[in-house]
Amino acid sequence: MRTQVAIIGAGPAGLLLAQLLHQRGIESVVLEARTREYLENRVRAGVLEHQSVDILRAAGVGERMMRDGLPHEGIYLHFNGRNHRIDFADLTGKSVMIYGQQEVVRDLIAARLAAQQPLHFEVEDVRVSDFDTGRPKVRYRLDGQEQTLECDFIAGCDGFHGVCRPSIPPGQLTVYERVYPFAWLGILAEAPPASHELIYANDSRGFALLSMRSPTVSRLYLQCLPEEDLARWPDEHIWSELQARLGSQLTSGPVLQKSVTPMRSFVTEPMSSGRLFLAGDAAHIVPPTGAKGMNLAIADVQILGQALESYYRWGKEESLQAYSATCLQRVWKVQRFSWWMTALLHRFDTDNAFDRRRQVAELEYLVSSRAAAQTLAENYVGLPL
Ligand code: FAS
Ligand code: PHB
Repeated sequence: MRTQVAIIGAGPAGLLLAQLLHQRGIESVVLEARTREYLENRVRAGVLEHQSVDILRAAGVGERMMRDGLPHEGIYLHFNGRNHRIDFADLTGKSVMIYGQQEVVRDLIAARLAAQQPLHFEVEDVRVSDFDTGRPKVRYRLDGQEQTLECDFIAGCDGFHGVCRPSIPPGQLTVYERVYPFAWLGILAEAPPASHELIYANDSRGFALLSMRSPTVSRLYLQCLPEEDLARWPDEHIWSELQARLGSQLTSGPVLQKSVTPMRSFVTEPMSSGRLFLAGDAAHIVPPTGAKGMNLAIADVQILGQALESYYRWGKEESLQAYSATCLQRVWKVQRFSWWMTALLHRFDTDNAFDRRRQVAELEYLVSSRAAAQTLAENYVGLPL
């Protein structure tokens, strides 16, 4: 078989790239290891930057998001027993959208299938090769049958644990990584959110975050040990710990999903090798404190889609050659912000009394200085692409 662009992975990066290419008349085939049902129910990110909203709408998949999504014009920082609002609209004139990642994925899968474009689920044993030539190949098994897909380019959108990044000769890559000494225990609960906007809490017991998916579904997180045993966290213990850290009167309810997410900062340089281009979590990981993971994936494929259009429409390769540098320029600024939000709000066992007072002083500065609040706000709503 042959196509123009082989896309490995049907997460936000892979599916949005496929949609952007389809809109530009560029053929692609999407190969995904998991089932459709798994993808459409995998609860992950929840915040879309204003330009991610614009990109999804321009891609023709924004209708349900604009109907069901929750526009938010600010967040709260909770410390020393009080909530302090950071007003995005006042500070930046922009807002963010609360809309679950699984809903974005659901919308993109629906668009792919409606356009009757190739999207294969439950693909096995994907191997990418020859991307240092003009005729890259993808081999895989589908329904037990060995397949070979010849293409012009391969988009490695297969996430942190995918096969594309490891297929690049190690000597070509430089990896930058920081693993944090804690994780997030996250729950999705049938319970009305106690706040109309997100609350990020720095408490002596640890970090907590109140988020939501709808007026009746809450999404909440609390800082826990990196290898936390969920068996040690019955629902009532989770609710009482969240209550203690957030200082809000939470309404508890049935927990629909519970998981532990490890925290790391990770960047691969460069984000390409020959005709293989990495996008999203395949190339970088941010701690979710800044709500940037999915937004970075969207930004990467917006850039890659434009570069591929420039190649196929005008025969120009400059944008493809500049893809990695173009993405990384913004990726590192987002890495910095995500690291800074994480350092600001979490308890580090290595911190002493000075560090803890310094942390609170930074929070007090943020909520008392317009200039300081503006730096948080402009990063949170999204730096320009
Ligand atoms: P994804 O990982 O979403 O998608 C990669 C896809 O490739 C997957 O569907 C996978 O099945 C597939 N794949 C992998 N190997 C393959 C192979 N060999 N062959 C074929 N397919 C293969 N971000 C936030 O902003 N806020 C959050 O709260 C948040 N929570 C998270 C919780 C967890 C547990 C994880 C892992 C991530 C979380 N993230 C969060 C980050 C997350 O949203 C990612 O940034 C986002 O999914 C990135 O999208 P993709 O790059 O498409 O990668
Ligand atoms: C979420 O709603 O899942 C969410 C919101 C903000 C974050 C991380 C996750 O920083």
